[in-house]
Amino acid sequence: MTIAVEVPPVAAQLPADFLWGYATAAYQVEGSPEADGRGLSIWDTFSRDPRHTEDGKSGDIATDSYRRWEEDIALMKSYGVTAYRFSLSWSRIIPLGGKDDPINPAGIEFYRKFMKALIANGIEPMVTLFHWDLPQALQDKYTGFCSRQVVDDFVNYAKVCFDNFNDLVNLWITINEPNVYALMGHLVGTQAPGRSSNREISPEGDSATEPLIVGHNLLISHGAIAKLFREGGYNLPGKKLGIVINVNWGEPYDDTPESKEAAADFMSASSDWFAHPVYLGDYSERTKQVLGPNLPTFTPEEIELVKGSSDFFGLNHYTTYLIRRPTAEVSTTNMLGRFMKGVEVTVNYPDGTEIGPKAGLSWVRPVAWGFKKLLQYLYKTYGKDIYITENGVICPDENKTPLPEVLNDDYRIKYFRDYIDQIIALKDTVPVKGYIGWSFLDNFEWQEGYTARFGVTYIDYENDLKRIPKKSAYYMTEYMGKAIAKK
Ligand code: PNW
Repeated sequence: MTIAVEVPPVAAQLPADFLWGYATAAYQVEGSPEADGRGLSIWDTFSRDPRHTEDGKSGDIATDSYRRWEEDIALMKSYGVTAYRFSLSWSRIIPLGGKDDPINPAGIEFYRKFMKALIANGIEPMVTLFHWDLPQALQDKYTGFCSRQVVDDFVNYAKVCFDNFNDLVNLWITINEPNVYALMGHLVGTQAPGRSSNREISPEGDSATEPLIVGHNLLISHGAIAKLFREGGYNLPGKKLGIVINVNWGEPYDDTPESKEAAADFMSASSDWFAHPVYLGDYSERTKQVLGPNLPTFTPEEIELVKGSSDFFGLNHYTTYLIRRPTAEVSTTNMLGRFMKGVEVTVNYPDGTEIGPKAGLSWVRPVAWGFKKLLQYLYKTYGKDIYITENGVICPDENKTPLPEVLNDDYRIKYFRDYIDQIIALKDTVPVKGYIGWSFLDNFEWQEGYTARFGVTYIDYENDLKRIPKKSAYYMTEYMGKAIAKK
C-alpha cells in the first residue's frame, strides 16, 4: 500500500551535499541481546525490571533490527535518504567493555556488513559510539561514568571502532546527549543506570553530585577520543568527529529583565554546560553559577583537551519552553527544578495561551520559531557548522490510534515541514549541513517502552513487527527530494 501525498512546489534550495535521513540507536532497535557473544548493557538490566518502563517491556526484541537489517536498509533506500544515523552497541564489540577485555569479532563483523550494505545503497553511515547503553560490567566494576576510570575504557572502545570501521565511516559522533544521560540516569533516575537520591526509586545515587561528575567524565572522554582520532591517523580528508548535544530553546516568559536572565541561565545549564567546554573552553561563568559548587573543576590540561574537540555542532532539538524566575519554592521532589537554580519552565504565556499545540508526549510542543532562534544563537555563540542529528514529534493520541488511521500523521508532516523551513530560511546565514529526523522506525522509547511512537515507519508489534511507512515517510521523500539540489 502506498499513501498518496500532495507536496506543494518547492525550489531546490538546499545544496546537493546536504545530508538527509533518519536516526535510531542500538538499544532502541536491535534486540537480540544475547546473540553472537554480546554482553549485557545497563539498559538490558534496567529495562528488564518492569517497573522501569511504561508498558513493563524491555528492549529484548525492540524492532528486531539486528536480524532484519537487510529489510531496514531496503526500506530506507526506498525513502531516498542519503544518510542513516545509528549507534554501535559497545557490549557487542567488547562484551565486558574494558580495555583489557576481549574483543568480540562477531560484533565487528555485523557492523561491517551493515555499513557496507548502507554504502552500497547510497546511504552514508553516521555512527554514534555511545548512545547510553554502557556495558553492565563497567557499571558493576566502578559505577560507570561516575568514575574517571571510564575514560581509558571508552578511549579503547573508540580505538577498536576506528581501527575496524574508519574506512567505512566519514561522520563519527562520540556521545549522544551527555546532558540527558547525566540527568535522567543520575538525577531523576528514570533512565539507566537509574541512580538518584530519591530512595523510592533507587537504593543508590546522589543527585546533588553524580550528574555533574558524570557530565565531567563524559566531556573528558570526548576530548580524549577526539585527540586519539586526530593524532592516531584516523582524521583523513573528508572525515569528521563531533559530539551531539540536546538543546531546547529557552524563550523569556515575558519582557522583564528577570525573565531574560532566567532564560540565559536555562541555556547555560542545558546546552552551554557541554557546548562551552567543547567549543570555547571550560565551563562558562554562568554555568558555574547556575550549577553551583558541586560542578567539578577542569585542570588547565583538561581544558585544552576538551576545547576544540568537535568538528561540528551535532544538534538534537525537539521543542521550546518559556522561562522565568521561580514563582514558588521549588519542591524537594522536583529534581530538575532544583538542579537548575533560578529557572522555572512553563508552556503558558502570562495571558494563559500556550506556546504550541500539545503533542503525543508531554515534553514536546512544536514551536518552529524557537528552532530558528536557537540556530541563530548556536551559530553566533559557537561559530560551527551544524548537523541536525535528531528532530521529531509524536502526533496527539498516536499511541492509541489503530491501523490504518494511525498512518495519517499529518501532525508530524507539519512539524517536519515547519522545522525544515527554518533551515531553508536561514540557509545564507547559518550553515546547517544536514537534517536527520527522529526516527526511522517506531521503537523502544526508553522509559516509555513501546508506547511512544516517534517513527516515520509504523511498527506493527502485534503482527510480526511489520514495517509500514506512515504518510510522513512518503511526504518527506517527495519534499526533501525536491528541496535538495540534484548532484
Ligand atoms: C532523545 N528532553 O532523547 C534521544 O537521543 C533518543 O534516543 C530518544 O528516543 C529521542 O530523543 C526521543 O525521546 C531526549 O526532555 C530525551 O528535552 C529528552 C529530551 C530530549 C531528547
